Amino acid sequence: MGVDLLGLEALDRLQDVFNGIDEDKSGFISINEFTKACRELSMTVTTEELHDFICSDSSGDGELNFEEFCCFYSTRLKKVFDEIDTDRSGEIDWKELQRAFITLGYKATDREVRSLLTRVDTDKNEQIDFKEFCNYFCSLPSPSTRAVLERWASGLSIDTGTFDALKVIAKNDKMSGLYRGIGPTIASIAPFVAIQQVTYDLLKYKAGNMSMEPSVLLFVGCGSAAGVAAQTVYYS
Ligand SMILES: [Ca+2]
Ligand SMILES: [Ca+2]
Ligand SMILES: [Ca+2]
Repeated sequence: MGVDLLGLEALDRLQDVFNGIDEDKSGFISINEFTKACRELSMTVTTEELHDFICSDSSGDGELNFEEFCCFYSTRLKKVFDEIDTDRSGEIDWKELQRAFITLGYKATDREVRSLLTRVDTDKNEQIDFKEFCNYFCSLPSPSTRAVLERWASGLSIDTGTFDALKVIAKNDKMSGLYRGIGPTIASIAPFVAIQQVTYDLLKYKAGNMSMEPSVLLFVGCGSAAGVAAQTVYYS
């Protein structure tokens, strides 16, 4: 499995993700750089993701070049896609998406899930094929089912060139610090999407502290509020 599974648009996005993870700009991603990038974005790396990372290192030098990273990424995306596409039709419908949310412990009504599907369904046939899926989710350092579904529900804009900014903010401030940091200073170093992401993380963290029931609606709410906050900060 490799690069041919990903379209040109997805490859373009992936190059930015790769550059963001490759901290020392060596042109290769080490396992340390990979786990660090995930940690900095509050993503837990599973044993399966590490296994896929190591298996994608076809040259065996312990690091991934861009081509190997694409292989890793398409393997991960395909696994997540197949996990959601339970009838193996090659497309994800709203019922499969709803089941995936419920399996992970999130409440999701028919209406909410139908509406989420339209975010990714660019050709509007009410099904998500693998290409639509790749184009939308090539932005996480490592796609896992939980990370993909959460991003899907939050509706965060996916843009290129934000990865480094996100890392800078995450490194400089922990959760409470992130909130203080949302202001003109942050606005000057971070693109709109980064501010949105950080606000989203903060809101989600607060909702967790208040023991709010996990649901798709909660993510949608956090995502929308983050969008409003980012607009206020960025354009003020
Ligand atoms: Ca490197
Ligand atoms: Ca299906
Ligand atoms: Ca479609």
